[in-house]
Amino acid sequence: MQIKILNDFINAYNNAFEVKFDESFKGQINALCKRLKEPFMHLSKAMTDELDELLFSLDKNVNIAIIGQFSSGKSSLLNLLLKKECLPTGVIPVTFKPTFLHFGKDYFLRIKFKDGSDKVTDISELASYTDQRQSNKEATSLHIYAPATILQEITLVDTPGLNANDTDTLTTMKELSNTHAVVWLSLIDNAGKKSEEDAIKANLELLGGQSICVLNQKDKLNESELNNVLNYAKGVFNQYFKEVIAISCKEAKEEKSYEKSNFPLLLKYFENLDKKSLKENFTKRKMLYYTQILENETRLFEEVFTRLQNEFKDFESYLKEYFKNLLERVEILSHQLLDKLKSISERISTEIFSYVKEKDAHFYKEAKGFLKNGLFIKYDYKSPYISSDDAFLAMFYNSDIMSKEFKKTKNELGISFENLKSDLRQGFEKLHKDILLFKARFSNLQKDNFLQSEINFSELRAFANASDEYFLKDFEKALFKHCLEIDIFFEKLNLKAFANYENATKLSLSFFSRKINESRAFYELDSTQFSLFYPKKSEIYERVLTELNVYEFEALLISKPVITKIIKSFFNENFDIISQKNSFIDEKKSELNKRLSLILSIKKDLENL
Ligand SMILES: Nc1nc2c(ncn2[C@@H]2O[C@H](COP(=O)(O)OP(=O)(O)O)[C@@H](O)[C@H]2O)c(=O)[nH]1
Ligand SMILES: [Mg+2]
Repeated sequence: MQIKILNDFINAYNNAFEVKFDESFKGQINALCKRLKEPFMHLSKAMTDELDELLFSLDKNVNIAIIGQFSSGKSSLLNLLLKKECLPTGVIPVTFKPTFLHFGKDYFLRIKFKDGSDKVTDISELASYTDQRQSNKEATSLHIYAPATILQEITLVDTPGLNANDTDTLTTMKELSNTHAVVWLSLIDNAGKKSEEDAIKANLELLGGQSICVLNQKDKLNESELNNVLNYAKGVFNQYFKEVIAISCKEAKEEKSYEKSNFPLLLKYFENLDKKSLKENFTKRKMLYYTQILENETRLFEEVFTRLQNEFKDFESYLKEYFKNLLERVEILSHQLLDKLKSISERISTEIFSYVKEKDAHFYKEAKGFLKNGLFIKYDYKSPYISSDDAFLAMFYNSDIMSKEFKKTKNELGISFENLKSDLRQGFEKLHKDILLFKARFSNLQKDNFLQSEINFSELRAFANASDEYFLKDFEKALFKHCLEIDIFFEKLNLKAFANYENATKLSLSFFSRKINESRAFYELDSTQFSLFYPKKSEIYERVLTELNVYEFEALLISKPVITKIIKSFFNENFDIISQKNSFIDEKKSELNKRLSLILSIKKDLENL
């Protein structure tokens, strides 16, 4: 059952994306378009529409735009081609609407409006849509249909008059983006001026390889002037155009001067145009332009991911450097802590030692020998003595010098541990800042070309938006976990050692006072066998070390250092997370690479077409 579903899917997929095409140009372009539409490319609707339209355009007319300065004679020329005075000529203020000339059995006008509606009407209404003074529902484009044979294979496009100062507005006109070739109309009086050449240079993209430069109003010059101007203009324009010719619309209007007008040369140009290669070159150019847009988009995304990986590279080398440094400091801290515990013990034992006193003591012993039965003899001796209660009170309650000292040490301990935790946090803070910057920068990244993919951009924005979730959370958890371990060790060290000095003193005092008393008991039993116990200073010190758990912490600070272990584990965990994040980004990059290699292979195929 599952296999059937899978097979169905594969068949459906093949039908949609692996259709075989014939070897014709159109077949090959169709195949390339299908490949570009692979689902993982996430093409925008606009891009898909453009590709479809491009493919259709191979079966449609070529579009030729008439471009020239205001009053150069564009309308006059088009009227001649239409064989009717359809377009208004002369110096009248007009609001420009892109005007298309199509083939039709009769003359009529079709007006397309902003709201998508259109209207078919008589040619005579044209003026009301171009005249500024008449208010009309906003028309977006005008379409003249005329029974002129030339329009059977060519659609002409009237463009706004070009001014010297708006050289680069033409290429941005959407109507001109489907232009296969251009008739560049120039006034013969100022043909070849620098400003005109600049305008041509700015619009080279429109020209392709088969455009023509037409100098109009040749009737204004005599033959030798004409030859001069024509030669000069050819010198300037030949590099941009297939041909440079001089005509006169005025002469062409009159039957008797028609031949002289050179208008037939222009008609010849239209007839001789290799429409097939014009369309094919245009299609190739457009396809290359589209693949370039897709390539740029993909490379932009690649840059975003590389940038993120660079942040992690920085973070990693920062941590490595910082780690060495911190390990050294932790080792020093561990020794300092042990030294502090030892000096507390030293201080306490010195104090205890000073309370070991001597006092007069005596005991009674039954006299031995005949007749001495029942007779007790008093023995006097000097006994060691320690009053643990008095000593304790004197050390901690009658004077607060020691308490103050130890509390200060305890506070210093707290500060050392807080510093240690903030050291661990420091690396994270740096990453945190970088990731938030990354998020701010890319969570709002917008397309800069309407053909780019909405899906790809919105996925990238979503990715950037979730970058704290993706890239900070795990590091934060690791930080929290290890700070907690440090806290636990600090609590232990504090409870069992640094805050435990009163208890350790009490226990040491009672230990020695008991030992003294025991020795006295034995001594009084048999002073020849047993001696009195006088605690040595070193013995007291050892005892305090034990009661303060210093031996236990010596192991935990020096031989099997807990803090060092926590720090090492913290850094290792950070390095692990970094490599996880890197492979996560690599996955994203490999999706991009899949797209990029498809784009590049299509680009190569296009170049070889
Ligand atoms: N002398 C002369 N005048 C012309 C010629 N072609 C057009 N004109 C005139 O030049 C003016 C501007 O022409 P028009 O076609 O409206 O130019 P457009 O602004 O480019 O559409 C009009 O008055 C035309 O009659 C020509 O070949 N010779
Ligand atoms: Mg005009």
